[in-house]
Amino acid sequence: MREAVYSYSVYLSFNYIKMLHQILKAYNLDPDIYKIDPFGSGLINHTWKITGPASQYILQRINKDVFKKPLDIAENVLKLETYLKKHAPEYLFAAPIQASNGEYMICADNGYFRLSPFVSNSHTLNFLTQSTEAYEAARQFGKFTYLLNDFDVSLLKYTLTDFHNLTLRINQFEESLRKADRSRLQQAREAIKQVETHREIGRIYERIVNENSLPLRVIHHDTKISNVLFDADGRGLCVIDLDTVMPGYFISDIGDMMRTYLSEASEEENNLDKIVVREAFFSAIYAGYTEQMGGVLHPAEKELFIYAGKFMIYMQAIRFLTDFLNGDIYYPTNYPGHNLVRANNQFTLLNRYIEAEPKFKEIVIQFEKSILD
Ligand code: GN1
Ligand code: MG
Repeated sequence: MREAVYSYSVYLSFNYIKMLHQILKAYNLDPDIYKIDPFGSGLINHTWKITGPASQYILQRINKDVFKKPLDIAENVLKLETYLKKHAPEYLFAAPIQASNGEYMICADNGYFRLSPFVSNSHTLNFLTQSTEAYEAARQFGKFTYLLNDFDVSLLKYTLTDFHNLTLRINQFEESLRKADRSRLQQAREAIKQVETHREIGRIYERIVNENSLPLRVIHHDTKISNVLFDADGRGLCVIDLDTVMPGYFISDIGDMMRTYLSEASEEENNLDKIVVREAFFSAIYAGYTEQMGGVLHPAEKELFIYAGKFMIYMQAIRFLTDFLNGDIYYPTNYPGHNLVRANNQFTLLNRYIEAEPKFKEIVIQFEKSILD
């Protein structure tokens, strides 16, 4: 998979707003009475909230440079919706709406747009302040995979091939080392050393794949906190942003929660002292996820629960570093060296995570004991 170019400038142009108006019309919504506001903070797709007098929607632009076959996303989501309607009709599934031409996506501006209802009285969070939020989110991601436990995962398309293939990410990093200019190599030397220091994480992943030790499940692959809807009382309602829902290993979802919930400082933080692992949030992720998935997780999966965090943090560090060495062609950057800051941030998080591992092991043992008691 090649990492692709994207620019944020679209936000500003008048023509772009005009084009968004055309899209609203394709859904029979009058642009004169609906307000369009940017929503959320994803790096790859763009999201807007559409507010009218009686109804609200979420409009999303799927980045076609990244998702080569956006229609596969629509196909996957439709299959999941059909299954859930039958087997878990009470589950809130924020499915996209059909446009007046019958399609679930509208192609425009080198992207694909889709509209879903905005779930009323719901909200999303951009960062976590309490461990209960981590618990609720982990419960929702666990519930999603649990409800789809008997769905035939081979029916789903891979919307991004090799998305969480760590071996491939390491190979892409090695290729970027060969091609990078001297100045970037020089600036990144500490981060490059870190890739080497933690090679074992890659070897464990290779073993998992070669030995086929983990089942393929319906995995979300983007479990950051802004992809969970909460109600007014702070209870999780459902998960959203289903573009990367495809067959995968549970370590992807658990790992990305560890990566994005444990530290109060986000991946954007330049002051590395602020990256602190919050053990109570680890406990909350464990409790919330296993509350739903505990009964169906295989022993081999349970054993990899703590590894999951290392897997995802290491992979994200490598992806940011590779992009820096490639000249910033995938992730949008706001200043020179931005991707290197993100990579160093993630390597720091990885080291802090590894320091906390004995504590995590203790938490898991205590938790499992308390269930038996
Ligand atoms: C991208 O666009 P966003 O923020 O949902 C990326 C994720 C990374 C994340 C890092 C398709 O997700 O894999 O974890 O940035 N998504 C894609 O912030 O590459
Ligand atoms: Mg996403």
